[in-house]
Amino acid sequence: MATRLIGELKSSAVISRHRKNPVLKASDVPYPAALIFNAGVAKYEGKYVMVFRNDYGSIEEQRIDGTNLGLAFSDDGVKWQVEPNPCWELKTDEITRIYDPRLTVIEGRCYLCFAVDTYHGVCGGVAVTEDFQKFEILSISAPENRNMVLFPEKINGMYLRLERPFPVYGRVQDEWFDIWISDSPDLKYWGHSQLLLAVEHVPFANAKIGPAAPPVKTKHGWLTVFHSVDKDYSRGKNGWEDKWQKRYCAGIMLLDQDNPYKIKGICPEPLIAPEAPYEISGGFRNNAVFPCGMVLEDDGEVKIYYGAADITTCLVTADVDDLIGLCKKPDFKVPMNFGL
Ligand code: BMA
Repeated sequence: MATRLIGELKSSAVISRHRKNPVLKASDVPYPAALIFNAGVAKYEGKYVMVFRNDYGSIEEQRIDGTNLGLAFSDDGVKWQVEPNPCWELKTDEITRIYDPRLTVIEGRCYLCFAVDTYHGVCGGVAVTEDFQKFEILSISAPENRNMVLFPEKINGMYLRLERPFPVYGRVQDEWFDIWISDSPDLKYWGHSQLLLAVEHVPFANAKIGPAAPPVKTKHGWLTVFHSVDKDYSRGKNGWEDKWQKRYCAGIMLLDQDNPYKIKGICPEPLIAPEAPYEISGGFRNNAVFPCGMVLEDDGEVKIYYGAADITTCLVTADVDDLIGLCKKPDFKVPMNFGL
């Protein structure tokens, strides 16, 4: 089957890019840093906290030497103060790096979902921290899986997460990887896994989709952003690598409040498509927006933090009611639920 080309995409009119973008970049970081992106953000103990991915090396020489996670705090969610040292660099005999953190506060404790590259595949994990210095790992998945995000509360007595396995048998055509949902009694043992949203349900994707930032609770259901990829093999060099044929957009959907295994509404167009100069040029991989953090303020403003061109961290804002308004009743049914 030939790849269906997606063509031009535009961001939704309801989002505003923050005038201070990028809100975090390598020159704001007081230790070796190059690509500062894909940051998890939460409100925790009266402040905004950000754990960001730092691929360190040299921007001038277009070189990456390694990856660690950095920590920053903010009073307003816009101006960030970076701590003097990275907070986590996970390397073991088996794990080569940790990346793409997402933060969720559940019952006053801060949890961090992460991806790890290992010698035997890519895995997703869940950790908890009291002080952002020590992280207790609660679970690491079997490969291949990543892009895990936790819901901020238990539902029907269970923790829930969205995740993105990489099913190579049968879904290998153009990397058709989908969003799944699982639950757990204790954040260690995960099960009741079910397909939530598939590539073919997203009109602006022709390749993998995945969870982006942890869902936020609204009176109409769980609002959550996801990332979506379209490929075009005529695209060539657009960043540091010889070839970069993908574009990463952000989409948005609404899940049922009491049963998040059900999609209540989804926006048929992208919420954020790469358009700003810092999203389409000068990056490690241009044409990429990759949200990992979403905060709902008391006044209804939603802050969405995203990696821009895999090199800086940026912010868009929107009104929660506008975002909910975008999520129309889906015209598809998820074809499989294992009858559970
Ligand atoms: C994904 C992940 C992200 C990255 C994105 C765009 O597969 O590796 O960390 O931001 O690609 O390059």
